[in-house]
Amino acid sequence: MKNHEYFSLFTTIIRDFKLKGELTGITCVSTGNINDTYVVSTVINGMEKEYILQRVNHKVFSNPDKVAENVCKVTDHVEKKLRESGYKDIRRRVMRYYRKSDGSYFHITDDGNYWRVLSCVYNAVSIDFADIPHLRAAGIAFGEFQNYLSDFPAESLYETIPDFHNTAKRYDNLRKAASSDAFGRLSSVKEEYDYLMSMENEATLLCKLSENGLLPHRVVHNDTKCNNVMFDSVTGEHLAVIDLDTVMEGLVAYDFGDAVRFAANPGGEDNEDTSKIYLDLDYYSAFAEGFVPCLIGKVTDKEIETLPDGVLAITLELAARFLTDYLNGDVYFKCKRDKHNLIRTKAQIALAKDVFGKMPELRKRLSAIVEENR
Ligand code: GN1
Ligand code: MG
Repeated sequence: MKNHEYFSLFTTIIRDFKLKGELTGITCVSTGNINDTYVVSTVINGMEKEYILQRVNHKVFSNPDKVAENVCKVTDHVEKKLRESGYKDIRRRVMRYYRKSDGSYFHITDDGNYWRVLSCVYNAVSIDFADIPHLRAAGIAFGEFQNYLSDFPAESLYETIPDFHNTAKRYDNLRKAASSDAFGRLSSVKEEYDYLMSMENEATLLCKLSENGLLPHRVVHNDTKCNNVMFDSVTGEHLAVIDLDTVMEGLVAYDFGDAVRFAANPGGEDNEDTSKIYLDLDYYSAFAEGFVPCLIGKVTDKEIETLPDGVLAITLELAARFLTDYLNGDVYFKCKRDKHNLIRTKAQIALAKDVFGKMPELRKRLSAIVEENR
C-alpha cells in the first residue's frame, strides 16, 4: 500500500473505533515476523496521543476473535494482580485492546484483513538489542508475568496456535516438508537438515519430560523476545509485557530459553555472518538474575534445573521451524531478504552449536543464582 492509502485506511479505523483526535503520523514497526504493526499519532486539542494499529495475520492466527478474547482475559487478570500489588501507573504496566461500540475487537476490511487497536505505553521504548541492565529488567518482567498468571485458569484459554512449542511435532513437520521437498530445496540444505536431525533427542528432551509428568504445563508467554517488554525510556525500568497472542499453556523453560536465545546472541537472530553468532554468558546471567528469583519457591526444582535445556531446545525448535518454512516455500514467516528463512536457520544452528558447548557453564551459573536466592 502507498502512504496515502495507509493514511486513509487508518483514518477509517480510528473513526470505526470512535477514537478522538485527528491522525497526524504513522510509523511502521518492522521487527515482527507475523503481524503488521504501526504506531499512529493523533492530535486532539493540541495534545498528542499514540495508539498501536496492528493487522493480525489471520493465516497464522486462524481465529482472531479468540485471540482477542484470550488477550483480554490475560490482561484483565494481570491488571487485577497489579492493582492488588499496589501499582499506581497501571496503564503503563499492561497493554489494552480497544473495542468498538458493538463490543467487537476488529476493523475488518473488504479484503478480509483484521485490524486491531492497542494502547501505547507512553514514555517507553522497546529494545531489540538489550544491554545488561535492560536484560535483567526483562527477566523480572517475564518472571513477574509468569507469577501473575500462576493462578490463571488455563482451561479458559483458547489454543491460538495448536502445538506451538511442541518440539516433537515441529520436528515431524520438518520431516514432512523434507520428504515432499515441494520446492526442490532439500539437496541444498542437507547439512542443516542432518544437523537438526542429529539433535532431535536434545530438542525434544523437555517435551518428553513433560509427557512423563516430570514437568508441569503452566500458562506462559511463549514469545519472550526482549522487544516484547516495554521499558521506561528514562529509568530503563520494565513496564508492560506485550505481544500476548501466544499466551497459552507451555513450559517455563521455553519462556526462559526463548528470551536467552534472542537476547543473549549479540549477532542477532538472522545474521548472515555466523561467525558473529554466539551465546554471551554475561547476557545469559543478566536475564537469569532477573527471571529465576521470581520463580524460586513457585515452580518445581526440576523446572528450575531444566531452564538451560530450554535454551537449547527452543533454539533447535526455531531452526527447525525456519527450515521447514524454507522447504515449504516461505509461507509462514515474513521474508525480508532473499533466502531469509535459510539465513535464519543457519544463524539458529550456529547458536545451538555454541549453546550446546556451553551447557555446563549455563548450568553452573544457574546453580549459583539459585543458591544466592534461596
Ligand atoms: C515470530 O512475529 P514475532 O517476531 O512476534 C514467531 C515466534 C518466533 C519469532 C522469531 C506466532 O514472532 O514464535 O520465535 O517470530 N511467532 C509466531 O523471531 O509464530
Ligand atoms: Mg510475537
